[in-house]
Amino acid sequence: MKYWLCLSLLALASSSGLQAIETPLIHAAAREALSLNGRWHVIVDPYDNGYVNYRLERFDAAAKPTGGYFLDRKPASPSELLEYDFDRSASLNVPGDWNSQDDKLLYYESTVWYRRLFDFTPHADGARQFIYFGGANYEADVYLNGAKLGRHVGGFTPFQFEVTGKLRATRNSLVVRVNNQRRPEAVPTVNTDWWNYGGLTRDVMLLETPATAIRDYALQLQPGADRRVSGYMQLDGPAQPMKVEIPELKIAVAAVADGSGRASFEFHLTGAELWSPESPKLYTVTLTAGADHLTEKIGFRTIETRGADILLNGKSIFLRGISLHEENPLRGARATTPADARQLLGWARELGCNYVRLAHYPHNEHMARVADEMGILLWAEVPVYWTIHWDNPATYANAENQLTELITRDRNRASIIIWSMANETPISPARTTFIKKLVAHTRTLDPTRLISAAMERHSHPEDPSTSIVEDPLTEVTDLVSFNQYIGWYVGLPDDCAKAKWIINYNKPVIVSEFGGDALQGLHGDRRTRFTEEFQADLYRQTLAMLENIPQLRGLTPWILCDFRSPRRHLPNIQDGWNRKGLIGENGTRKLAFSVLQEFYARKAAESSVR
Ligand code: GCB
Repeated sequence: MKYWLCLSLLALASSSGLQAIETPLIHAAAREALSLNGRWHVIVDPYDNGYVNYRLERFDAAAKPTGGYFLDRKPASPSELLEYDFDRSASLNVPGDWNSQDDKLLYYESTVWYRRLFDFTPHADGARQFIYFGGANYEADVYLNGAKLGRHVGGFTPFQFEVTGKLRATRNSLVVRVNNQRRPEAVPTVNTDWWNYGGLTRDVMLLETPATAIRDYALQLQPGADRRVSGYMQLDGPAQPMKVEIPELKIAVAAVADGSGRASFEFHLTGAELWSPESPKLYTVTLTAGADHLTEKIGFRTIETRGADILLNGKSIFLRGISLHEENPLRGARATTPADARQLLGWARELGCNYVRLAHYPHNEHMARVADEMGILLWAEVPVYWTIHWDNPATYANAENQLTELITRDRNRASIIIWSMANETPISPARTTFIKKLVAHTRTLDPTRLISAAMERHSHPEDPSTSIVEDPLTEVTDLVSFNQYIGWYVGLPDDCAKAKWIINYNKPVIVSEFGGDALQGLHGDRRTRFTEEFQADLYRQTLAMLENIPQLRGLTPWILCDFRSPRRHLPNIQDGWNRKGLIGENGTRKLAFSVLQEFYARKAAESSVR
């Protein structure tokens, strides 16, 4: 493991006792790859019988393991005792969560072993191979042909292992132990309002590179009006001649690596069209280092704040947004494909959105790529949610690592304008130190985007109709974002008319959540909870209230679609679903959908930017 990420990853490895993990080869999507998606044989192993022996000693800790399902063995003779057999076990789709593929696994929180066999012929002498996972929730131990490749912790970000020299021509056995047990010290912790989908929930690929590979790169239009692009390429392997090209703009820039394999470059984008929601122009960019090539589609835009304004390409913009979980309600399953991303973002577009909050963890890579094509701005976040072990250094290292992997993967996507550090965290010195450290880390990785966190409103101690937004985190964030539930968790919708707000910051305000549950198809009067009329009235009154906040520059109501949540028990209404969606679990729009749609149509007409 080399280069700029190694310090933070080593810190993670040593403080948590985990094995070191390799940095992701982020541009998997820009390379030709052998897909390892499809049916994988699985063994459901609630007692981790394939991982530890009856003394709870890990099989893979032995120099020459004699047991463990990762050996993927067959009895050598009819008398040998072996109590597992992948070939005769059930199978599941990858990418996919296990919960939605088998009724018995709906609430399952423990280990599932996945196994996939594949043949492989290298394309060139000296080529290197990597096995790449888009994500596995929550921890993954990975084995190839019986030997451990490594381990990854964190359910929503990519990881890879180099397997050069370890592949056979036929019948490679790739085994992954995926475990989604919730743990108090993890990120997220044990308590969330979303489904704990387990499994290999994202694409798995085999990548091949020449001996020198482009390990990482960044290409970013710098804030300001001079259209300066700066960036770097990071090589892994002996130095090679490097080039960045944008043929449509006749740009070709050579770069020379320093001793650590890193080359910086800078050029001006003369005559280029900037990326924006109304014209999401993407340029084909090729990056070359010797025999290694990446081909990407990249948009160039700037995002800045000035006082209470958010400036996209120098012009003030209102963010007409909606929140999203990475879930396809029609399947009650994790969203996994580009088609899922198009469906969700297409619904947001129909609502009149130019912006989406990808809550509450990094979504799959397709979301940002499809948003780049469609011209939808994004807020991306990490699962530092509610309570976290703020004083635990391993918890911090884990959160920072997830953030690093997210930024490394998506920093070249024009659609992403905001990195968000946390959601609804209780104010305390330890929490503020933890999140401020994440902010400082983010600024070193990416100085070109806005930083936020979904904070909270509090009632004024003497006047409950007055809401205050005050949080020491705003000292370091570019935006003042907060969730508020007046009319649902706090009072009733009619209270919106009386509400007063104290927000003493000259920064853009984004209301990152508001909303209430409605069962699609349940009708009644506007005072009856869980009816579509209640929800529609709540939206009408909330929008009228929030429009009076002078610094308001964006909204992401909670939420586009109903989503599964194990915290929601009301029979015949919730049945394990959070019903705050504007779209029901069957895809039907609720009344509040058109309330927000009309509001956004008016906002779009008022604004010069769509
Ligand atoms: C919130 C949380 C979100 C929940 C939502 C709710 O404040 O940020 O994760 O799902 O409220 O429905 O209660």
